[in-house]
Amino acid sequence: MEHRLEIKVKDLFGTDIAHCTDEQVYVALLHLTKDMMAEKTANTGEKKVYYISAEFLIGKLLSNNLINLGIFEETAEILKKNGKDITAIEEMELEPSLGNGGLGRLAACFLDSIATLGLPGDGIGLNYHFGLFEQVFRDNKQNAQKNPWITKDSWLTRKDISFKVPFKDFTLQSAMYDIAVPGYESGVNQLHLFDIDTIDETLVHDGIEFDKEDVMHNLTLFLYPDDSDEKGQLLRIYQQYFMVSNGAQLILKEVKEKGQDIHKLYDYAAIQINDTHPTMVIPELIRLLTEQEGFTMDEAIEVVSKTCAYTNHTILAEALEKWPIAYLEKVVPHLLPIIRELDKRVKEQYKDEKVAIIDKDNRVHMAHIDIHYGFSVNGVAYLHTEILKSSELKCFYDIYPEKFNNKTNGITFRRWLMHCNQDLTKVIEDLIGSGFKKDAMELEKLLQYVDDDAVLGKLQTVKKQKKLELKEYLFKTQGITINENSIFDIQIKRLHEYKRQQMNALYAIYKYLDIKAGNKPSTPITMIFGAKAAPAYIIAQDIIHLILCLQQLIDNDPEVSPYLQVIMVENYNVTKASKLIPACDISEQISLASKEASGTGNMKFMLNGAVTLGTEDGANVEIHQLVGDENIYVFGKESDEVIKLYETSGYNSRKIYDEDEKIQELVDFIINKELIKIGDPMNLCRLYKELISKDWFMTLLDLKEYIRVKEAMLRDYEDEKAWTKKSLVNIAKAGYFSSDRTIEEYNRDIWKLK
Ligand code: 26Q
Repeated sequence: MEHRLEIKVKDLFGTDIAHCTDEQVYVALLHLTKDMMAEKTANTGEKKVYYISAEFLIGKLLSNNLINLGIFEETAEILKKNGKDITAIEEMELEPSLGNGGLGRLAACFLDSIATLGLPGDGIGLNYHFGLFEQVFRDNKQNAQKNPWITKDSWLTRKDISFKVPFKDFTLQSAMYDIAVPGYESGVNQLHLFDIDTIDETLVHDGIEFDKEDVMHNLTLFLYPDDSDEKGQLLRIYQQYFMVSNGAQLILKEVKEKGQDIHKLYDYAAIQINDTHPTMVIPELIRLLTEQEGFTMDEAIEVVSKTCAYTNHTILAEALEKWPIAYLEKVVPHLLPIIRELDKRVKEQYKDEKVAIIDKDNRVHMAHIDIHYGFSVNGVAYLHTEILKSSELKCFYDIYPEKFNNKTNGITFRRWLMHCNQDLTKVIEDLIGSGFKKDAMELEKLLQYVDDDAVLGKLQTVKKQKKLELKEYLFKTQGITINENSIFDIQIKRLHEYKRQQMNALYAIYKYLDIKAGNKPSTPITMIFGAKAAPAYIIAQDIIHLILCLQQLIDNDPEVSPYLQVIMVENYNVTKASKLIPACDISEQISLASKEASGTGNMKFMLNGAVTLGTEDGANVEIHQLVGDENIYVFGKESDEVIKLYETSGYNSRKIYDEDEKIQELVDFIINKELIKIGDPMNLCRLYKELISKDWFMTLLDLKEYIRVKEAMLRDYEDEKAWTKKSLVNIAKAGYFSSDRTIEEYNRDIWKLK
């Protein structure tokens, strides 16, 4: 019988698979998969969760959709029979870049798990045409380019749904596009992405420059890339309101169409607010219910408060959104009476200025709206939630202890094991069967093989194979040759000072100088970085510059390059993550304790058999507990000490620098003449000064211990068998970090869907 793919190919291109280009095969597969997802039943139930998020970092979809539909293997097979390779076909797909990092990728993993568990739950977001910028390296610096990803044939399906969204000076009509989200061997949900038809892509010139004020034409061009700077804030408010107004209108429409009573909205809908970016959904829903549905203010506030739940993803005070009233007046004046009313009620009840919605500088604290007018507040890892309760949001925890709960993050094992590491999946399946694909905790069965040389040998073979594949990929994409027999030490995540890529770079300097001094490591080391930095985040740009300069310096030094290589992967994204993670030995998770809410890359690495080198921060704490002291390398000051240092202004980087010659040597190297010859003195000097005079995220505090523990780790790597045991324990204990577990907990404690 003819396969559906053959029929599709014939339909579209009038020929057979073997005679198609890879591009044509991709298009045929895209359409076939879309058809199959449309034929599948939707997850339904009385109550539905709406996950509203400014970011959905979904990554390429073809293979994951095939896996979840249960037809990946048969598809690979039929392609092979026709002389095609599924990996080559995958490369035809452009990666949607609808997110910055962790928060966006988490939203994507959650959609996968919600669908897989058969729960009715849709995503609501924006259809950014150029997404997050594409990173190009030039002169050892990051350049930002637009990142078009929407092609004629795409996963987007335009729907016949549109809403009017009122702004101060004009009204925009929306267009809704859906991306189907198939669960693994389960029903289908949707990701709804809102857009405008008046968008004008030609507005963009010179990198990512465009007229920020032409909102009718620029609204959905870019995902605002800065989690740090001040510019473009008005545009961000336009985007946020557009997203939530569409979301609110869609939710009310769906509930009404099902014949449900909107006076009991909370029985039919749960709205999960992903960080503060969608917070305006609260006043917007109140506005719609009072202005259009005849609710009194009291009724509307009560119904909305029982419907909305808030997730906090950050402890960095500077990342908590506080919009000046004047900005909101310019964009959404019609929300202000409601926001003022919400503020008035809070002020009547609580005299504490710290819990007010509008502060004395006339800024609206978005998180405060969520906490007062939502029924749940959750952090994303045990330590994170504890810090929220005991310090960052303590004054709220004192008022509403019952609202606070922890939901330790997770990752979807479909993408981060079954797709990115088919070889490892196969080894695991041969040992313990396929139950782990549905119940990740079954991975613990691997522990029985911890002393089994044959099994350890198989894990080593897989790791070696993944290193070879990464080597090929890096050569093809960046013309870089790496040594597959070296230790792969990887730090991939958004660039931020608190994540301390600069500390890792100082280690590279340490190792460089050590090798120069004649101490050659027995196994060479490949240090791999991947990170985008917000264009306006100056120090982050300087850190990238330092890493790229070190890469060049070491590359051109024949004394050192056989033993040490530093490389920075260009345009780090989900696609690259799935090639890097399976090849990794050492997973760098070195944030300043208390600052990384959770981290999710740490979970992906562990699942793929890398060993963590990390601080007691975010989910590292839980990884440590699960794998035990033997199977993780932990260093650095702990969160309470760090929090105390901030409270007492007790950290002085200059003092640490002055009192320690070794630290001086490493930091001074940043402005050493060899490096200055390669790089831009302006960037390097600025970074040098920042480190010795400010160092807000306390790099120098932990530097020496970091070097000591990393050296110990590299020595331990030499005992291949002992190392592989650690690797096995990490894989076996990763089950807890399946996002299926996380979503079960969200549903059990917050959404309560049937
Ligand atoms: C805020 C105001 C103005 C402009 C931008 C922003 C902004 C944008 C993005 C603030 C924050 C973000 C992204 C935050 C983020 O990705 N946080 C990460 O969330 C992960 C999932 O919970 C955690 O694992 C990480 O620890 C956390 O850093």
